[in-house]
Amino acid sequence: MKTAIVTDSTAYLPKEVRERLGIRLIPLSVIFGEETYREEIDMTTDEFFAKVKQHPTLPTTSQPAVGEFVDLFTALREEGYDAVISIHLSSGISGTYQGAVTAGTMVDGLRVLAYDSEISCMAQGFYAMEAAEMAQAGRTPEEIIARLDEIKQTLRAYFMVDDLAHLQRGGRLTGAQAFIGGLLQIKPLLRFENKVIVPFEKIRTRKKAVKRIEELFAEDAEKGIPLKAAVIHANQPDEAGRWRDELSARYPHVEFFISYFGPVIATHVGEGALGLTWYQP
Ligand code: MYR
Repeated sequence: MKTAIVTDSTAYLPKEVRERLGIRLIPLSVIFGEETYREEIDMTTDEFFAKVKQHPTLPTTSQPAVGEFVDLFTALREEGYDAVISIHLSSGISGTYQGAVTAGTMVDGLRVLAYDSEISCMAQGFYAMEAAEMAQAGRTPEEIIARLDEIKQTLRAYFMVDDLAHLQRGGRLTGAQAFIGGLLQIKPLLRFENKVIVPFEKIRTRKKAVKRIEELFAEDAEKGIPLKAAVIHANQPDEAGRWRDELSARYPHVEFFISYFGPVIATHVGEGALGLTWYQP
């Protein structure tokens, strides 16, 4: 049984990691006016932030077309794979997962198991990396899916944005009426619940929001069990690096990564967003 692991670009896994683990990528796109760019392929994250500053209109995003999934799955079948586990950003914020499900029914001779990570970014990347390591070790699709479900039990992610208007404009903020309208300067802590983004706690300053995430992280990190964690930032590499160094000095048993909100997710969270995700490996 040869199993391929696919994930979409919003996992923001560096190319070197994808190549080492054999993870195949399907990109989402950002659209500036008439121009469409597949993130991680046609446009880097630095290019995206530069373009946002000079383009007259704000970008929008789009999921991969079903035909692109069909092409990728067909190519994998031709390469001799029997099964594909296709891991995607939460079905509550994008139709990408559903696209993989639909395409899976259109390719004969290949078992396609679409997996809804119910999250995105490096948290989704953690799922893809574990799945790929297991696939390389010859584990069955069932064993891999069971492990992904287990990861879901311990995975946490909290993030904050500088300007809630981006999430509101894109329609990706649920249950936040109380925060909207005159209160956009508030920096609520956000998280995913039942596949959608909801405000977790109302917090007034970025500093306090960071402190609160640290407290939530400490609840798990202070148990002393090994964790993997990632600081995720939207064009704030220095702040993210400092935060990672502080946390890493406090919790040497935790393996820390730094990751980023790339073009598609940054379109919805805006520059300055910052988050922390972790799970028990
Ligand atoms: C599409 O056009 O299908 C893509 C829509 C992406 C919506 C992104 C909403 C923000 C997600 C924040 C993820 C934070 C993870 C820690």
